Amino acid sequence: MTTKSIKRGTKKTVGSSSTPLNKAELKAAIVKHLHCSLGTDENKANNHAWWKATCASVQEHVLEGLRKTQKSHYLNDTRAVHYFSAEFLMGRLTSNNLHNLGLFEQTEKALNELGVNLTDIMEEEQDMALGNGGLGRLAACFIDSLATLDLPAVGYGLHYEHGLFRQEIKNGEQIERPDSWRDYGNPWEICRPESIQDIPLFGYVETKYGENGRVSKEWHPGHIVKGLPWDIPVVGYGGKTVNVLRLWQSQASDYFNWDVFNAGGYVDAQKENVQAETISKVLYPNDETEAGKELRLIQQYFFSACSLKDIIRRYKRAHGDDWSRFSEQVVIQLNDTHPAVAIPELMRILIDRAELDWDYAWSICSKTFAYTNHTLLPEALEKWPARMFEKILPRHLEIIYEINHRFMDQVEAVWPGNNAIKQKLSIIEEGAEKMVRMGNLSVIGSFAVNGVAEIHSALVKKDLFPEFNHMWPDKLTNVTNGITPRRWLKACNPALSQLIDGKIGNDWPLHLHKLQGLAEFADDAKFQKQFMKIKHDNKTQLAKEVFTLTGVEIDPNAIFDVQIKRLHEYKRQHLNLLHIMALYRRLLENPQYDIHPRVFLFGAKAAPGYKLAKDIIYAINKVAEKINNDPRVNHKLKVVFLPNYRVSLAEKMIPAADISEQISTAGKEASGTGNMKLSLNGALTVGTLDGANIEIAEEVGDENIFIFGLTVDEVETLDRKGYNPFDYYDNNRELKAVLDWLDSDYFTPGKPGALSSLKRSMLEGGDPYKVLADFVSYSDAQALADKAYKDSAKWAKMAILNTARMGKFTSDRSIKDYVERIWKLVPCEVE
Ligand code: CR6
Repeated sequence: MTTKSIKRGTKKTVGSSSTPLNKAELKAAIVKHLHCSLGTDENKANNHAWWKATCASVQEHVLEGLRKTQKSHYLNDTRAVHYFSAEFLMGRLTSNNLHNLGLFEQTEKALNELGVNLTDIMEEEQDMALGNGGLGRLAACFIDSLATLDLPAVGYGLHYEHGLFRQEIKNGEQIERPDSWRDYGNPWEICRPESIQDIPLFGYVETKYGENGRVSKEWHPGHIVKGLPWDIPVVGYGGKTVNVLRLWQSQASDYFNWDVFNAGGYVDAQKENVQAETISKVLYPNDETEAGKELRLIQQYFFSACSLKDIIRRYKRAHGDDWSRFSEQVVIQLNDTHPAVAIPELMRILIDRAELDWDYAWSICSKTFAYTNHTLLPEALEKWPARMFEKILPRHLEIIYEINHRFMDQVEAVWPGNNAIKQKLSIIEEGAEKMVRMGNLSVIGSFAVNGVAEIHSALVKKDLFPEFNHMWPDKLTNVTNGITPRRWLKACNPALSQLIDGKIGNDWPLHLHKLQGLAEFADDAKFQKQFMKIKHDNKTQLAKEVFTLTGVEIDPNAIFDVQIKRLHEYKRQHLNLLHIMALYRRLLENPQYDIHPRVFLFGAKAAPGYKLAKDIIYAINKVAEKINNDPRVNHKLKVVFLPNYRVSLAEKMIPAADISEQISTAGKEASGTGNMKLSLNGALTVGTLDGANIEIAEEVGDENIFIFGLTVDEVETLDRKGYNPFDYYDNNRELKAVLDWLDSDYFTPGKPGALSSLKRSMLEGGDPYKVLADFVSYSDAQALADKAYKDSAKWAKMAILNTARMGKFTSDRSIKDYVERIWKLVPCEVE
């Protein structure tokens, strides 16, 4: 694909955009919706009704933008990216939409005059938690940037009825409760029954011999399910381009239940309904682990197939049966391997339906897909039993065998007679049970493969796919992750945003490198004071929230030390915990022990089946209980585990953080994105040289970050040498004492051993994530952070420089990298 062949998309524009709503119009619209959409009035309406009426008023405006955008894209026949992702962790949409439309302040005033507080009513919105963590939130930031940069794009995913579970903490333990984000309807989504798709599943394949000698295949599916699209408008900053996130809901199709119904089997027919509707029922709650469940493969196929049909329908409207321009118009980004089954699905459509020959079909297909890898952890690399694949998608398995067969010929040409390499690169893993490797399929079927931070991409080339990299040296590349500064600074930290506006102007949300302009005030005592006053106010605000949620009182004058992310051993929340216990012990041994008071705040969900992760949550809560209630600590230490960590809670915690914990074992965190959000809001990172931390350190400078621990190379060396955690346990008095403490009943009165599983994992278990090896270095880095905080001018300067130097990490930059390195898109302005 050359840039030349891409049609420029800036020629034709549609109409003029509707004038932004003014305060009076907003007031009128809100009241109208209270009356006419919600059937209530100003005197009766509760916060929920006010919130819905506000959304409905704004949505009118959004939909106008959507219509114009779609018309522009259609008229200009634009090339578009289609971001296929099983997860979109959108969070709340109201504040973001208002900010992106430039309507936030107007709306706030309009509501004020109606006697309503915008901040309060926005609390009515349930998070749209259709994702597990970083990967899903990245997708949400990316579609924000795509719209902001006026790029033609569609997000495609699943309309889960239940998003990630709601976490409750009972007696220190995580309890999972169903999430019901749409219980009372979602004012931002639009149902599109006119674009329903039929999706086949199961059944068998028939080989057909045509008169002309052509052998063809016909898939006779056993079931058809319907895919019903829900559109969520994605408003770019500035409000011009409004793209769409299209999420598919599964429904029973008439295809298989009418007969039963007519025969009087009403109840049985409903059973089939239930089965079909299960597909989009619930998000799998595993982050970084593949589930291997039949339903998950069906989910993946369901949304990939719906989305492809949708794309092809749109393409055909412009190009009829001429497939020659397909890969010029359509690029599909696979967000991890979850939608990789789209590759054989497109082949199936091209060969079985459009009757193209294999080579032509493959030439189209392999210019259409690009794949992002998000992890090196082996447990996350998806594999499906071939037998399961065959049962659900018999024709696709045949196609995969064919892709593989032809690919093996290529391998043979590069490494003649080398069976070991063939085995390694094959899409099919031979063994007791034949497996389909989705990673290999994704690399083979894509024209570009990227990792998500420099170090991660380097490791993808060196350790994960070295042979593929040898075969196609230009295929593997890097695009470092990013975050949208609209949500993660402008909307979540209004006071800081205003301070920044006053100093450097207000276009930084679009040009984040302009934050650099703050650096010249880093030494300015007045600016330092203003900056730290805002931090303090944000901490006061969070302290109130913490009290409401947990009953624990925390002091905004303490250091707020924050670790917020999924609970995973590789992220090492237990390293943080061991250090907290060490501090506690030091305080008990020496009440004069000189540390600045510190509050350790955690937010983390554990996958429901991940026992040790749940044990770590329990341990954090038990240690917290003890420390928070021990008068000898003299308020120097508090530990808080905030339940149900989610996007909307992150938006409250991040602006209030002083320290950002990014302490994964080097080589394990592909990128991280929370690290960027925290630093952008003026928190200093205590972190390892892992993922994007490395690039953050490069940007902020070594003197403005607390780096500790083994490097990737040192981890490798240690592994080669043979790592023995007992070497550290036996030789460090403090570490030993802290670990042994876990065996006692000190934190769990009457229940000795309740925390022992943690200790076991770090000793007999071999400490796979090298917690013990990094403990001393971590503790030293924390001591340095403590010392730095005591010098308030120094700390303020460091915090300001963190904010000032985060320009690189805007997701706009990531998207521009994708456009330049992979997608070759042209913006299409919507007037
Ligand atoms: N868990 C990585 O672990 C990265 C995001 C987004 C992750 C994390 O470091 O920032 O993706 N990987 O690229 C997967 O989900 C497989 C994540 O969120």
